[in-house]
Amino acid sequence: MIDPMQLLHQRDGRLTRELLLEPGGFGLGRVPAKVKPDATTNMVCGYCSTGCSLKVHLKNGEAINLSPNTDYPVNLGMACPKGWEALTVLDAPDRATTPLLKDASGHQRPVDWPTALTAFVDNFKAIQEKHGKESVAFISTGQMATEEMALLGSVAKFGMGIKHGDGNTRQCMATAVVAYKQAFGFDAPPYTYQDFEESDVLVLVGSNLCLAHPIMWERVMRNKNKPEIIVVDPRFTETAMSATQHLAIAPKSDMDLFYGIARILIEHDWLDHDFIAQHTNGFAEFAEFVSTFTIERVTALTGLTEAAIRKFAETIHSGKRVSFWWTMGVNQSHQGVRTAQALINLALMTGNIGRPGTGANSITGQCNAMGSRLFSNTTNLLGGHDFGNPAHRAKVAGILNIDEAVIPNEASWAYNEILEGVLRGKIKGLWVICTNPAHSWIHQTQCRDILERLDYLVVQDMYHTTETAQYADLVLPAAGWGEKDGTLINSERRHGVIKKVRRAPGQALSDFSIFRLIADAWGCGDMFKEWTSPEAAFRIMQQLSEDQPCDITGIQGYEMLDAAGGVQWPFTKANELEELGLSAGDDGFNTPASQPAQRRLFADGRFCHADGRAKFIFEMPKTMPEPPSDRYPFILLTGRGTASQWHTQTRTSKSDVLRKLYPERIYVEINPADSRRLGIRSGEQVLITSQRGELDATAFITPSVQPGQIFIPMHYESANRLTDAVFDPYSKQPSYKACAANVMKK
Ligand SMILES: Nc1nc2c(c(=O)[nH]1)N[C@H]1C(S)=C(S)[C@@H](COP(=O)(O)OP(=O)(O)OC[C@H]3O[C@@H](n4cnc5c(=O)[nH]c(N)nc54)[C@H](O)[C@@H]3O)O[C@H]1N2
Ligand SMILES: Nc1nc2c(c(=O)[nH]1)N[C@H]1C(S)=C(S)[C@@H](COP(=O)(O)OP(=O)(O)OC[C@H]3O[C@@H](n4cnc5c(=O)[nH]c(N)nc54)[C@H](O)[C@@H]3O)O[C@H]1N2
Ligand code: SF4
Ligand SMILES: [Mo]
Repeated sequence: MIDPMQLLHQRDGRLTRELLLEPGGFGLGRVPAKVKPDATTNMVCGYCSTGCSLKVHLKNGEAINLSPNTDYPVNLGMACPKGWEALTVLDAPDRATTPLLKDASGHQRPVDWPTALTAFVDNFKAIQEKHGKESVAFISTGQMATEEMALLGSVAKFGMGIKHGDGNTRQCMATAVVAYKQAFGFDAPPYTYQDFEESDVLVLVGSNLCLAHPIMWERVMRNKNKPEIIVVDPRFTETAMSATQHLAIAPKSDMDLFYGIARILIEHDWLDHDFIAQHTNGFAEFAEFVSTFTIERVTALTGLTEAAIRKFAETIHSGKRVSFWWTMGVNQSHQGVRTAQALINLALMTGNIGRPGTGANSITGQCNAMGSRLFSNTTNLLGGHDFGNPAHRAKVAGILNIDEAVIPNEASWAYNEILEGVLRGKIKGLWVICTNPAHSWIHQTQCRDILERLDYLVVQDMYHTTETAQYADLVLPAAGWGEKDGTLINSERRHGVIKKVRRAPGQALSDFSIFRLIADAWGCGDMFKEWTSPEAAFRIMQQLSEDQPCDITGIQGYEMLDAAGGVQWPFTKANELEELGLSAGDDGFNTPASQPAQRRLFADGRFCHADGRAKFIFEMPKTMPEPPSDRYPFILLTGRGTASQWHTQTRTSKSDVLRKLYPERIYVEINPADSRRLGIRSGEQVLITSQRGELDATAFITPSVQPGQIFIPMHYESANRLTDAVFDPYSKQPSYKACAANVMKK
């Protein structure tokens, strides 16, 4: 049992300082303290993975407004509505301002931090004593600072003995991670955003770039090569409308299409033989494999015409700089990894990688999904290392100065396995940080049932009203973006800084401080005594990254990141010598003098496998797990609805401006042919059912979905009542984008 008062006065007064100074706002963060009180300061946006830089305007040291940064190599003065409104959502009335503890009657009541920490420690320790250390797990995020992720992963796994911890990055990027690791030997998206402008052919697969990554799309619009833009998406999305070729593919038939394209490229000898011979393995087997993907077969499976498929192949061949981009239409599939690799294979066989305007490029989702991939200590051991590799464990133990025995020797269960673990009675306690599974996880009814079964659920969030926080035994109030320091890594591997420019409300604390408090309360604080601040944690991350493909040992702290307009990994000590002092890069942008050049990977054709070669990986496509049936004749697609909505809407629904930019109520897109047949008009209420549940929605009749398909945006609370808990076998990423459903007039 911990005495809260004793806790407050433990060692060197650190806790006291954090508890009293941070929430009360006796002084703002490190960086603003150094700028003039009414000056501006730059920081990267905390929503999507584009990583735009925002210029925050300060009054008396505190943020009062913001505008996009014109000097940053990512956004060049642009921002989308979410970025513009990023400060507004911090003031919402449902911000969590004190810890909340469920009392005997089941009501969440405000408590002070010492009480909350005691409840956290007592309950999780009691569960561990009764059911074993592995019976407590955590689920985290791609939306905290990298330093926070690294501290969480270290405290939980090395300090608290938690073995299983995963993140919402599983819902999002796991497929790309596995696809890259298997094909390239490391989770290494090779591109830089300049490639959007330097391609002459851009292939966008399962990506609605226009609204999910609007500023990346602006970069495409700046392309001066009159590029062919090929969009592969079952829906006629905003992005498809701006494309030169739209392939409205039958859902989940992408592998058939790309294998068919590979066959055509081989048939015509439209190959880069030198690249294949010098830098890849497995091409002969791949060529043999795709020989059965005849045009007849591919047209039948994809629903595309022979002419459209041949034109696609010809366009790839005629392009000098072809880039292949993919997002959730690929990753969220029952064969996501192999689909991503089918695209990677096209880039490899045509030598479209490592040069400007090329690449097999996975676009990340959340602001720091890349950070979570490298430093969250869930899928990988800190710094892109491998839990199963003894040398890696020894290296990490040495840098952290901890006993190697506390490092698990295998990776954690994946998100779905952790939830299944609850059903199997293996997981009894769960700590959910910066994610909202009761809304966002697949097959929602089952997910909520699982949350209810837990002996103890802790939710750490900015808002106490999230669907998941409703289930919590304990809510820990977190500071959000703008209220804390740290770094994020964007889609093009660029580390950028976030800063504390606002006081967090009430007693809310940065996640970093919460993790340190928990470590102290747990009794393992000494293990993390070097992690005194986010910047100290960044230095530890730098050491961890040494000699890895994501080496960032050359970055000279936050100040360099600030001055240089962010830095893309890798940035080794050697890079530092070469590139510091360089004036503008070779990109022609008006960037600060210290801006390092645009940096892409694999320019030398060397990949990260031991032999330096990339691998062709392929597998027979399988039919979709839940095809339409008599009872559920439609294929339900889900995804992003507008540029102004973010995921489960805890943040974006708090801005008056953003709320005006999207429909208030849940809607379903239905093709006119189907609506005529069913007698449904636009604006009418319809009932959508699947094997797992039902929901009411407003009908939106639009030819952007094909007959037999419907689309529902994920942002509304009930969307995942319908989705089917199907996972890619390698990445365990949920297949959110295709299940069988029915539509009925109400
Ligand atoms: N405004 C806004 N922007 C966001 C987000 C947000 O919530 N709001 N979230 C961010 C995050 S975390 C992510 S992961 C990204 C997601 O960004 P995107 O992946 O671009 O967005 P989605 O709408 O989920 O899915 C993209 C497309 O996949 C298509 N699709 C569905 N099934 C298939 C298929 O079988 N094959 C193919 N080829 N396509 C298919 C859908 O029709 C959809 O248009 O967006 C990021 N940006
Ligand atoms: N049907 C369907 N479902 C989907 C998808 C889909 O395409 N279709 N897409 C999936 C994808 S790609 C993703 S990434 C997930 C996203 O799913 P979630 O991660 O569940 O969605 P968010 O709304 O981003 O949740 C983030 C939570 O963190 C809180 N938060 C924000 N900043 C901070 C902070 O600094 N600290 C703390 N402690 N909390 C903070 C927010 O208030 C919010 O509650 O959804 C997935 N679900
Ligand atoms: S595009 Fe993404 S990073 Fe840029 S302002 Fe919008 S949400 Fe923020
Ligand atoms: Mo995502």
